Amino acid sequence: MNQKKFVHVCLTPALIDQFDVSDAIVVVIDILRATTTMSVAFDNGAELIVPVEKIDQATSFRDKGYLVGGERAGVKVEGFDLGNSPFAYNRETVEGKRIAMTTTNGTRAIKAAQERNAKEIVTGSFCNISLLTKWLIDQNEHVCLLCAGWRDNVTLEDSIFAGALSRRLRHHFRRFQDTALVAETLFQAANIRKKYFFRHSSHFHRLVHLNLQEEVKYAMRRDTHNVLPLMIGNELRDISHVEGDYRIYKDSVLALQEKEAIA
Ligand code: 3SL
Repeated sequence: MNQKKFVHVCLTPALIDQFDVSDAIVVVIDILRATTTMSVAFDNGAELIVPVEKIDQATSFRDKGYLVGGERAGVKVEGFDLGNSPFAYNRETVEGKRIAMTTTNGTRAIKAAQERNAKEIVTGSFCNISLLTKWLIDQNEHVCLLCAGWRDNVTLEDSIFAGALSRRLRHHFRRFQDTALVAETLFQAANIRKKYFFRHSSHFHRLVHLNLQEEVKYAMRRDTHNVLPLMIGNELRDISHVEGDYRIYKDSVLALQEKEAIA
């Protein structure tokens, strides 16, 4: 058992400054839908995803041959190649592609963790929960589960996922912050009364109004995309295929990024 390492749950990015993430692996969670969609993109062969905060930042990647994706208010941004639907990031569209992506909360949470010099940043969703759990246990580092929420508010689905993950980590870590227990208790309650929780989730309502209930169902399925998106420099890359120490792969990508920046 990992005696000394902490598991924190940060229920909204507004609380991130309460944690020193410089020595923690931050798991960014945006179940509906950004981190779910990212997992799908990687499983369908996307080479990398650059998460950015603003629309014009995303658009600026088009000249470099990137696909540009993301949403505002749940709707694809005008002129973008892709929105934020997991179904749009199919193999035909994304295989071998580089993608620049901006979403209302998910990519913003990634940037917030990056600005606080998080030791590592990975993305989590129900569709990669088991692989992610195993990887976190193997790393022997502090863990901060950062819920993207909605405009700095707590959301049910991200908190429930944080609870599911925290519960899986509980036998392997010793020190848990109270918010971990809050999230776990919520997860247990939600597991018993799934429909009740869904019906009362604000983001579920938002997506249902956009006729996106199939996407909500999709986002709740477990272990459908066994990928492990890790921030390397300014890019997310899937490290699930990396054998041995992932840091060697990370260094090689960083060296490549440096070369590309000079060229
Ligand atoms: O907030 C986000 O990052 C998005 O995932 C929101 S939406 O599901 O696309 O509306």
